Amino acid sequence: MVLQKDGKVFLKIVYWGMGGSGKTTILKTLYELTKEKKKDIIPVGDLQMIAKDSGATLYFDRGLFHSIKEKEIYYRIYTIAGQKAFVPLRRKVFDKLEGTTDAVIFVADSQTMYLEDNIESLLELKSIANDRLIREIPLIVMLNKQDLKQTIDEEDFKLILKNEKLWIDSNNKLSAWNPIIYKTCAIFDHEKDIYRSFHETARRATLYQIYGKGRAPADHDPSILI
Ligand SMILES: Nc1nc2c(ncn2[C@@H]2O[C@H](COP(=O)(O)OP(=O)(O)OP(=O)(O)O)[C@@H](O)[C@H]2O)c(=O)[nH]1
Ligand SMILES: [Mg+2]
Repeated sequence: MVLQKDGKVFLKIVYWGMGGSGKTTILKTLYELTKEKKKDIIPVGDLQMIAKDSGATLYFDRGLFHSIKEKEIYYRIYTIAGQKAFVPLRRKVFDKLEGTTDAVIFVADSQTMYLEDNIESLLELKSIANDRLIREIPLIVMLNKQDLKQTIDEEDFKLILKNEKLWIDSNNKLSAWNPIIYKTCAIFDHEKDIYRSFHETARRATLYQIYGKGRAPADHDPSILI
């Protein structure tokens, strides 16, 4: 549900994924990349982080960003706490804090040894989202930590999505909204596709709201520029 206040539209975007996959690092890098005002969004104020001494997120991180081209649009960006014990907190961040979620970026730790943990996190997301992923809530995937050795690639993850029915058949019009799978690195100095993956998610969130009234727009070409 999009939050509207004083002619402003607030879209809520959530970075979801297993503990340690890089969500907090991604948000910090996104902040650094956008604060110089050379991108289509700029941060409003500082990031808010609630973390343990270890750096693991304890509740959530949050940042507010403003679209430079679409002046009325703001993005409230959250990362969830991925450690296993925090299920109730994640549910709350997804469903309750400042409205429900308008788009999700699933952040996988690409190292092959974490495959099962990534799948577990995806299943939890699927259950909390109640079959709304892709059809009502745009889904984008980041295979993060691609700078490390022994990582999974797009085809591996596409199979997982297909197994979990998070991939729409190519003869269905809505298949144009299937998740894009980005291979990313979140570390600022070696950053790869951090802004690009966010931008695509924000674009889809806006299209779902403007043309689809909260659903994947069936009659619009997803490559439409906004
Ligand atoms: N090599 C490498 N390390 C990364 C990358 N992204 C994050 N890290 C490291 O992975 C560790 C965990 O990163 P976080 O950003 O705290 O992970 P998180 O997903 O927020 O974890 P939770 O808050 O527990 O859910 C940190 O030491 C990061 O520096 C990456 O792309 N490559
Ligand atoms: Mg975190």
